Amino acid sequence: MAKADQQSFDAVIVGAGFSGLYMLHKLRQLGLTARVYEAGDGVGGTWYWNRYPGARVDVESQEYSYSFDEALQDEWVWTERYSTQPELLRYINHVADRFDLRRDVQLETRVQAAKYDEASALWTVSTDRGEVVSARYCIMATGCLSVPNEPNFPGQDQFKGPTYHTGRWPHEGVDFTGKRVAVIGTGSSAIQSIPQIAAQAEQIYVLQRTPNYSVPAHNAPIDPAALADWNANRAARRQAQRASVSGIYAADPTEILAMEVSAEERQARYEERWAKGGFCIGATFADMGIDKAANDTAAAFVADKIRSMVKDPKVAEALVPKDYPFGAKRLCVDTGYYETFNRGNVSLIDLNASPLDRITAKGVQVDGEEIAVDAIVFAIGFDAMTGALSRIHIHGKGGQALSEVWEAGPRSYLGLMVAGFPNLFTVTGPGSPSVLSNMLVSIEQHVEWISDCIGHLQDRQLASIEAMPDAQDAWVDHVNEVANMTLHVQASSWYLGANIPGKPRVFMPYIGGVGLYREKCDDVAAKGYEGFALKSAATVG
Ligand code: NA7
Repeated sequence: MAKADQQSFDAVIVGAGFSGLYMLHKLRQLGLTARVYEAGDGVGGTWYWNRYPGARVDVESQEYSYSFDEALQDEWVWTERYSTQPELLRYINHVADRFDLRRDVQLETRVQAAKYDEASALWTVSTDRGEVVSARYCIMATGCLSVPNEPNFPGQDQFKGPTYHTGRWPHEGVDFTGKRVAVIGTGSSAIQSIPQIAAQAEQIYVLQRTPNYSVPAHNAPIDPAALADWNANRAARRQAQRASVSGIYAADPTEILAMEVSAEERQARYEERWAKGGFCIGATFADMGIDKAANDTAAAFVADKIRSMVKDPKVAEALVPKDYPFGAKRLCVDTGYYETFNRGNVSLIDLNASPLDRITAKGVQVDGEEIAVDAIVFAIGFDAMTGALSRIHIHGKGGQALSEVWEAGPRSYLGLMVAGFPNLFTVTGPGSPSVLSNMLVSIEQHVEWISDCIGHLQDRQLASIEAMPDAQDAWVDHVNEVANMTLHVQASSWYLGANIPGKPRVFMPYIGGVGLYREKCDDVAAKGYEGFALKSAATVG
């Protein structure tokens, strides 16, 4: 029960990234009061924290931007085909100013707990600053890749030099000039940063556990003609994004099956998309994600590209993924990654052949041999999708803890709400397309669905909405069923929680595509929030 002197808001929003800020904007339009809590000392979420060299978005800039405001789209002009982190941070700061969002954002404040009171149907939210506030709605805009995978290597405390995590890069930057650097990890963050670190450092050692598939970005200053074309067709393109599988217009999916065309045609189609750059190669054929034989053709194509780019055949071979399907782990998009291994100051260490024994005072020890380095970069990823939620003490009806309810893996209805946790929403949560899509498209869809839902409750003076267990079970079954039809489940990826020791192996995002998913969400709302229990003030408790 909220105390009389407790500050109260209609909603508390956790996180001031792209989700949290748009959520605030939408709730204000409903005439509601909201407080946003943000752990960082600035807004931007992912683009606030991930400042490692080379950090940039993998979706073309004009596609990775808000679509909700025409004037915003008109006035903001991106400078590169794929925006850099500083440019994205400038953009989100511009959005915060333009919509006067900052006055409801409290920075440098981490939410520690959120507790639901059944009698009042209110959430009590407490922070690390000792504040305790109450709110009807609690919206978790906590991000999918916001909690770094903490390094836990034997001996790491003994290392005398500086260490860095790509997801928590120092704001002032790092100068590696004249330094020997070990980079542990070869995911997207490593693949973006390694070429830049290599260009600066004296020597760089890349410690690779699993090679990744990476395709060229072909980044360049934004092409004025392409931008004009986008703007001239913007409304239709935005609509196409929303109705698509990935939320990326440039993905340009086809209905053609890889196994139905000749080897020459297949090759030509892959070449065409390789030359375009970016994720579009992943949509060359309709069966690449479900048919192993089709997928093998893409894997072989990229493997040949790697062999053609990397001069040392042994290094090339170590960089070719062998034991999981193409695209089953998050496809990387790079600028000069493979070519970097042709430099004299870059050494690839295959941890499968030479295991990382420990970190020493002077460097890293692999297969009994110490390699002296001046700095170590941990590019080892995140506790994805559930990491931020599981670190907040969230207690719902009957005092049940979300961490316990999710002990065997996350369960939610539509990735939006969890049974037993009324009025608690998750933006791009597990069970929604989220990290498998253009995040901006998914964020907008979730924020708009949630604000419509809250508007529905407010208009009818309803006190709470809660996912019903049956609807949740059916949705979780569907999410699993669709995932199991794909090759995605054949890789040990962070989509499955496989990168975090002890994390349950559950395919977390919904792979059915943003278009179908949106239809489902809209249909549920149109049917009076089918699968949810809506209660008036008189019936809560
Ligand atoms: P990722 O994609 O999770 O990559 C992390 C990398 O670190 C990956 O190569 C891991 O190998 C490696 N890793 C993790 N733990 C270890 C240990 N203990 N030893 C050696 N290597 C390890 O994170 P990123 O930050 O690169 O990218 C995250 C997302 O951000 C990305 O997908 C985009 O959506 C943007 P593994 O593959 O697990 O064997």
